Amino acid sequence: MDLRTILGIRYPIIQGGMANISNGTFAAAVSNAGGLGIITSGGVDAQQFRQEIRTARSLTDKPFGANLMLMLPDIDRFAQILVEEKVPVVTTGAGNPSKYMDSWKQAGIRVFPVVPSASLARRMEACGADGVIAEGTESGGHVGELTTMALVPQVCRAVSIPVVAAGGIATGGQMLAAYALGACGVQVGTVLLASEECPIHEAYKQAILKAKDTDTAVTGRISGVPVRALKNRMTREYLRREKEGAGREELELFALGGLRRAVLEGDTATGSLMAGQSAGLVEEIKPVAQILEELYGGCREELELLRRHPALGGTQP
Ligand code: TUI
Repeated sequence: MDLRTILGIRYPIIQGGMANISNGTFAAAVSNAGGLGIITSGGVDAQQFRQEIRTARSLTDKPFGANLMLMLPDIDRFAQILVEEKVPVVTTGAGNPSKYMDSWKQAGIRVFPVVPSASLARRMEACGADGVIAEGTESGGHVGELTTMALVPQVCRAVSIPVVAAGGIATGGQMLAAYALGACGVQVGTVLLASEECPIHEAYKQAILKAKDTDTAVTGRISGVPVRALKNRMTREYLRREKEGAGREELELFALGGLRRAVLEGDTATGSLMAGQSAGLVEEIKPVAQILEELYGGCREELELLRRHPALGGTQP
């Protein structure tokens, strides 16, 4: 199963739907560079969402998609807009999209739900998903519990539709590892935050470049909505209050607007700088086209190196 053929794209790489970040212009940039650009539904109202879809369509003749964040209040409206605007591909996150599946399939939309477990993957296959994105807890934003390494092969064993690996992936070697686990492509977010085209504040990009391997934390593991972001005053204070037994409502109020503060104002102290554990691998701001080419090219190079690895039966030159 070749994700490039299934989706009509040059590289088997899907952009993560990043709330408050991936607008139509950015998604079009990713699609024009050969990946599958994804427009977010997080942080926009229904009318803006429709406009972003139209913007993407005006900026690229390549396939693109949109992500439906299933915790949104006005979710039915967003789901219908995907049909009305005939978005070619839909990814979903933070819930179970089965009630929308029939209407999306009828509209000819390809559907790739994000799943944090093999059981949800199985349910998605049963209700007609074209593939699933198995997203490990290494990823940025809202996360599940299992690591990419453990989740992807178990999802692959559970379903026979295509599986895309996500969570913590930022290099060609990791992309190759995803193939070794049974995936047919990858979804990446954090590595694309550090692109020239990404519409986040410069200070947010610099914080990603500065981050090392242990610089992310997950807030909300106790209270209900686990979110991974770069460690800062916001995550420390959130975790302190959470440990002291603060309720979900109080914490949500505290975190409210944190992502917007990071994205728009570059507030690195009290903003929520959502990022995955791969932030420590991201060292430079580059054009999207170069990031995708290095991921895919790197993956193929690493495969050649492995072929020659003496421990795997090869003979090193
Ligand atoms: O959705 C994401 N990542 C996100 S959403 C987001 S916006 C946000 N901001 C603040 C608080 C919360 C969200 C930022 N990042 N990734 C996909 C994902 N889906 N991760 C985990 C899941 C998931 C979890 C449970 C998917 C399905 C699920 O199923 C529950 C069920 O109903 O079975």
